[in-house]
Amino acid sequence: MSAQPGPGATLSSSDPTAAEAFDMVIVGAGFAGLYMLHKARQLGLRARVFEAGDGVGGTWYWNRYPGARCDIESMEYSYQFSDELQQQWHWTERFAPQPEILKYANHVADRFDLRRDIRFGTRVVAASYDESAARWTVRTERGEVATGQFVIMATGCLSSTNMPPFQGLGSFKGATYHTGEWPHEPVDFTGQRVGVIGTGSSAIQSIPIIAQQAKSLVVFQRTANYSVPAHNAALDPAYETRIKAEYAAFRARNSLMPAGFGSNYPRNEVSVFSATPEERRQAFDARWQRGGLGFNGAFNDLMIDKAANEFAVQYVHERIREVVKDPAVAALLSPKQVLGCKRICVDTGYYETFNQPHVKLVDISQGGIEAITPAGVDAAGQSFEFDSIVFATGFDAMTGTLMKMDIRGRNGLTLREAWSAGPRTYLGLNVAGFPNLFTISGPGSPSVLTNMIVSIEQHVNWIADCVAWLRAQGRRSIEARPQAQDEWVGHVNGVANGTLYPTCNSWYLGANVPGKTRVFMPLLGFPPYVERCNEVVAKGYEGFAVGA
Ligand code: N01
Repeated sequence: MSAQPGPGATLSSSDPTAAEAFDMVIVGAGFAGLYMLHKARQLGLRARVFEAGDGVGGTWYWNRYPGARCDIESMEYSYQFSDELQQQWHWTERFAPQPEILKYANHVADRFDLRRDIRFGTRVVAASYDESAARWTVRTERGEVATGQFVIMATGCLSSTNMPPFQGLGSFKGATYHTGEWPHEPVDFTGQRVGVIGTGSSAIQSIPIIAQQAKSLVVFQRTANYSVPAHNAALDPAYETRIKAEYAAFRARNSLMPAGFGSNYPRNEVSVFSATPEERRQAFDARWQRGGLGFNGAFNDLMIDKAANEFAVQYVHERIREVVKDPAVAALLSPKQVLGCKRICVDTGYYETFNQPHVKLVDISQGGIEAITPAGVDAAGQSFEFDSIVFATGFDAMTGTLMKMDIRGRNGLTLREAWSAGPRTYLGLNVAGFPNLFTISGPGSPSVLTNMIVSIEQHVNWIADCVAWLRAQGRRSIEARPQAQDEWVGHVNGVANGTLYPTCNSWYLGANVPGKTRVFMPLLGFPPYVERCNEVVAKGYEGFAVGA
């Protein structure tokens, strides 16, 4: 394999717009981009990573809001490709906080000497395919140009923040923050009047901490969300030792779980209807006391039958009423939608926060935010004055970052055109008309419905094997066949439609971004997905057209 600049390469460093040639250009230096670079090097490929941020870590680089923490347990939310790495790294808490995950990403970058092939502070704005050369040309905001036989979009699923076009946005005289683009220097709300817009995971993690600092806090809630206590704690050393003694087997068991994690607390394969009221209570209590995302695995039909789900809904409503002293506030905090159709949140002291006299919940489910004003926020027929406003309004998930780039495949087809009616991929890995361009954890793959690092590693391994195969066969391109892609999109929707997931306005559907096409983007079920990916390979890359 080529380890030298290919045709069109220039050795001149004086002209930043002259194209530099690579085998593989990788966009993003989060967990996907870092591992892709490592694998590319193992294949002997000349690879370049472009990263918009000034450091590695992707979502964990940007999301530095107070309380940011992973909701997958730390012994599971880490790479498994290097046993030395997983043995030597020590997590301090059951659920790792953002600074520790960022430290881990930096450790990986140093340990595998990855930085020398990463251009930081460099946002990719365009990528276009030249069919005659079977190569991509990638352009950055700074005017740099790189070519590559392969382009890997390691751009993350939650990397484009969603800032709704509120009337008067920009007129506010105080400080504004978005949870997904938090400043690097500490933000201190001590003595301030703070408003938080949004009640998703980011808000639910940050609100208890902001409330500790602020003089007053107003939370604007459009939709109440389900949150399960984290019961976070220092990582139990005995548990760590036990896992490390059989890490590979633990990872293997997790890979057979529907979401690629949680083999220690698998779904209870019993229908809620077959349980007595006492058994139901015990099952929900056990999950609630354990804490974390495993809650909706208390029974096997919670996500497929609305009447079954209602038992879980009522259970959580009861827990909220137990904690929140004002019955009217408890009622407002009690979600109405199916439990789990929006991603469940995991919190530390969220509901308790609303018992504090300086914290106020404002229901904006009817009129929304009326305006951002120079003094604060107009909503629910009132004017609120703030020193700071925190926008916890989420992301243009899964497609936002890809759609912002000008990506042009064969015959100038743009990704925006190809996805005008919603994202269409084959296996979430490739798009018909865009040869040799791979998406890591793209729409149509299990991605956000799994432990992301597990999905990332599976995708990177698949892509690396595919590239090695193409080169070994002397083939220069690979591209999804339209029919295979159509069938795949139908499959992804069919699986989702057999569940309750598409029943509410979630970001899985793109429903949180005004004007975005509503399509259920991730695929449910990690193990059958992996099986299908392996089968495609075993059948000679079935569903792909391989160029000579
Ligand atoms: O974003 P969200 P997030 N007017 O989209 C509201 C991951 N994550 O950043 O529900 C008023 O969930 C919106 O209201 P509604 C995790 O996968 C993980 O919190 O659309 N409000 C909602 O309340 C998570 O699911 C971790 O009615 C508006 C909120 O803003 C994903 O990231 C931690 C509005 C956005 O909630 C996204 O979470 C954090 C408007 N115009 C995040 N527009 C962990 O690992 C939106 N909202 C623990």
